[in-house]
Amino acid sequence: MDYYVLTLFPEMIEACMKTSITGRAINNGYITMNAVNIRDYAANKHRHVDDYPYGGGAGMVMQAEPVYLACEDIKKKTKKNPRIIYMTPQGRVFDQSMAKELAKEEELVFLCGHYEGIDERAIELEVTDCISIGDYVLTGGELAALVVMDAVSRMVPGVLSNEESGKSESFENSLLEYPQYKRPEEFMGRRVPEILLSGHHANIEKWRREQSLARTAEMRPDLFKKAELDKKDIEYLKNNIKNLQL
Ligand code: 6GU
Repeated sequence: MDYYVLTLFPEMIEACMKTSITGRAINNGYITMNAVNIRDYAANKHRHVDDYPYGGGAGMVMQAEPVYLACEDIKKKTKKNPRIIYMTPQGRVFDQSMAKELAKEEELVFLCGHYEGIDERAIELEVTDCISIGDYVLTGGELAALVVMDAVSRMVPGVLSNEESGKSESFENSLLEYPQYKRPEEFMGRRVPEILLSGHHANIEKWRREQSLARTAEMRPDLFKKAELDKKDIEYLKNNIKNLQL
């Protein structure tokens, strides 16, 4: 996976991506990271990239030209016509299924806006996808692009080791993950649930499934709309969770 990020703060993108698992993936050649400063495409000598909006109103708007020129330049460097993703609270809300889809691409370009947004004409000319990471407003698209790249990277084959890529993680089949325990057997007076020490694999599987169902019911009942539940799941929920609408 080759990432390109158009931003006014390339050092922010680089510092984050070089850290931890994404950093290891870069060093091992599974992903590449190219952070491009939009300011390098400003025509004026002060390298300004923002201006007051036509029609008045609060804040500044990023000009079309430097954004357009930066996108055109990146398209010359990429192998194919890559998806150019504008990070904006007006975009489609990012989720795990989108992370899996985007991980199939060879190259992704992220466009990060600042101020009150980007001149609409640059967006019309260059952008293929708009993504939001949730219903709140950030000061810029950088943190959002980092969130998306992190989630996409761990879906790229080779990025996670076998131990890291557990199949039963949250959002697999739209349920939250069950609780995990490691040594010691007792910590601050709290024991590991006895069933996990029993060695009885079928019972352990059943307990974990029920924990997933109970957690999802408590924290994210909206996820049940997408989850695949079997008869036993529904029976468990009926008997154990009050007032649950499925
Ligand atoms: Cl993608 N950008 C900004 N600025 N704020 C956001 C967002 C993106 N997603 C949620 N809030």
